[in-house]
Amino acid sequence: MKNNKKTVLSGIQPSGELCIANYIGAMKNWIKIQEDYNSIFLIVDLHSITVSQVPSELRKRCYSYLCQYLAVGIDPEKSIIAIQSHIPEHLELMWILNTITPLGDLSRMTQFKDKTKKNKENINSGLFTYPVLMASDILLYNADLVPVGADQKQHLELTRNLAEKFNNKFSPTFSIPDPLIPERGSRIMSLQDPNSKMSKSDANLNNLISLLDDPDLIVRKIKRAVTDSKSEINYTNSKGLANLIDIYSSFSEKSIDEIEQFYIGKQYSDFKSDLGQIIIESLKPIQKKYSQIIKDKTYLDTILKNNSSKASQIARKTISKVYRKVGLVSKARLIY
Ligand code: AQP
Repeated sequence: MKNNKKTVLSGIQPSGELCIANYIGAMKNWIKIQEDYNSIFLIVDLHSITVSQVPSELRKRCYSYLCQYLAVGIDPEKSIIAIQSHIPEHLELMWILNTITPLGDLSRMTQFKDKTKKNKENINSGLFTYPVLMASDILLYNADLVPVGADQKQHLELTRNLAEKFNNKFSPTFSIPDPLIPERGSRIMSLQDPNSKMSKSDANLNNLISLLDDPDLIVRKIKRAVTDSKSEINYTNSKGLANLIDIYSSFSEKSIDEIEQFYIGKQYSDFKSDLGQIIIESLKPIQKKYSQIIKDKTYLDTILKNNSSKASQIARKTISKVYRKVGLVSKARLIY
């Protein structure tokens, strides 16, 4: 990646079926961006094991994610797509960053608080240090821009603080990354409970629409989505309706205003039926491409092999620099 382009990095943990919230909040931006930036898109499997996973399902899901990254339009010749655990430098940098991360900062993280509430039987230290691993993912590649949904803003702020702290303590090393949060759809809410965000690992599958849901299921889930008992399609009616309008707007590229105007004099059922069709049509090409490649393990393994070797080259350079700056003896000296 020797050019003057800036670097963009984003990752998703394989902790459930990728859903439209992940697509709208993050992946949709990836496709636009890969033309103009050096891009790295990770499947962050080490993050996902901070909550219990079934090992055989996790392995399968990593391949499924790889196919969905390709199916939404990530080009493995232009962008690096890699599995986090294939590049051990993520963990090496995490250790170094751990040594400059204040405990107080980690205990303020909203995601940590939410996840510990949901996982009372497995409150592990990985959940606590999750944001440090995320900072390592980003800083290892000197990313300038990180496309994420609004829920990750706090983690990005910690990453920026750690980068600045390291740069000041040792010497300028890391770029200070900016979040790229979409104007529309940065926080898609659950279909049944519009007060909580839509999450791919939600046990109630009626709360989310997976990128691989079939058309009938999508229609049913939208029909059942919680709204209100008013009659006009108006963004301010309720959180549930506003959420559906946000989803409509993201998939159709129409503004809230245009949508409200279009549905004057129409019913909620008309709106929901159209929304179902818009999602189905948007996901159709993704699902088609997915089904064409998911069984081709040789093709998928070749992509992983080539791409993780590109990622490793960058990661190795960063970690050598970091080790030298903090005063560790270079292993390269011992080879003569
Ligand atoms: N509700 C959301 N609206 C918009 N964007 C969202 N993202 C997640 N939920 C929404 C964005 O999708 C990416 C997924 O990142 P992740 O898997 O590392 O973590 P997450 O934010 O914890 O995502 P989920 O779907 O909620 O996963 P689980 O259920 O496993 O915790 C990020 O860019 C995120 O901002």
